[in-house]
Amino acid sequence: MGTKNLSVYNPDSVPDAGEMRFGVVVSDWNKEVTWSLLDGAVKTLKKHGATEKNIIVKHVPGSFELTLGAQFLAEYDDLDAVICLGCVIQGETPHFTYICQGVTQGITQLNLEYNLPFIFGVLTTNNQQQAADRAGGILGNKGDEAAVTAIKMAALQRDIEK
Ligand code: DLZ
Repeated sequence: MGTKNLSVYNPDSVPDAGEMRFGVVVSDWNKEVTWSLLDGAVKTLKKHGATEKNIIVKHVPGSFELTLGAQFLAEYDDLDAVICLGCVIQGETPHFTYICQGVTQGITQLNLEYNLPFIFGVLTTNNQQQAADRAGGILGNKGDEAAVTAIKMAALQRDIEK
């Protein structure tokens, strides 16, 4: 089985996001990749009804800072979900592993502590090409996938809380 295209999904399975408010925190490290993720996420949120004023975008320096940036958004705004976008590319040192562990555990912790969806839109790749392939390239855009996940999780919470 081939690698899944991140932008292929059934649009009918995605709830209407017209009444939802989203935070998007994006890492500027590897920005040629992460800004494409941002573009994909914002376009997909809008495609499903989210309005410009209900999409709050904030930038952080690197993926390690995504956790705190996402927490700031959750603390200072009333959001239905926070999408975290980043790209960590394997280098010559173990730095990759530590950043990936930090951001993965950080975002997991936020989900549970805030009882709010924090979406993991972070590419963790062996090289630049794998990242480009998943940021609007031949394997679609992880930003699209993250946006769809955010809408679905926000809708799930609304549905259960009623
Ligand atoms: C330092 C660093 C390195 C080497 N590589 C990446 C990377 O591939 N992707 C990424 O998002 N950030 C990287 N960083 C920066 C760290 O995330 C963080 O910003 C710094 O360690 C400062 O805390």
